[in-house]
Amino acid sequence: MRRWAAVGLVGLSACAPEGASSQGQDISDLYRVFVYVAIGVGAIVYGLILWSAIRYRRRSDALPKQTRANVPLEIVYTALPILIVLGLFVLTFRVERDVDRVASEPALVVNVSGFQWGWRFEYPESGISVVSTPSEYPTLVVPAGETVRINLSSNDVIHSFYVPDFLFKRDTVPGQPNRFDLLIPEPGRFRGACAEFCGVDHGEMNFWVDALPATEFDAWIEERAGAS
Ligand SMILES: [Cu+2]
Repeated sequence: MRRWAAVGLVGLSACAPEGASSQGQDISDLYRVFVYVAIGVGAIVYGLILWSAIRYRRRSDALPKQTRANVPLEIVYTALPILIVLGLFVLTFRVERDVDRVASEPALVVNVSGFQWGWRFEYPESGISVVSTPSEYPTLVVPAGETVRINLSSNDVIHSFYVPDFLFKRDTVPGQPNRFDLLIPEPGRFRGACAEFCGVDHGEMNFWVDALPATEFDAWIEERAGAS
């Protein structure tokens, strides 16, 4: 029985998407805790409903024993949900604090700006600039396994930098620069999009994130810096 319960839990947790960045991993771990707690609460609630429906079903016309308040029980079922919510709140607060934490010395800084309707990725240290073109989605190239600072800005309307695999999005707000750190442990290519409806060609605001091994990233920087 216990083994089947474990198999069920593992199966359900497989439904939780894995974050491809270390920040996204924190989010998916948190999500998993919520799923487990929800399963526990659901099992207790549905179990009690079923049990009382069967155990206390009508079997004769006689009235069952009439009772009044059960104070200890009421205290338990009031305190328990409050404790669960408080626990989830504290956990969420800590994870969000970690996800929003920025390193004092990131390995790379990229200034990302959203505009109607595309993205501009600027690498201030090497002078590289990657911009959307009407025929091609731009690629944000970063080193895998290193902390990358993303500075977000917009000069027109609100856009939102969203990479589903990172389980993370953040708005680019005119006049309100935003920033976050990104650490992608393994090399990979990830699809990104604008997640804030920003006008007629909002749907064209796609981009790619390429996390390259350090040597390939250095080669890319050298090649692009040499070309511009
Ligand atoms: Cu947009």
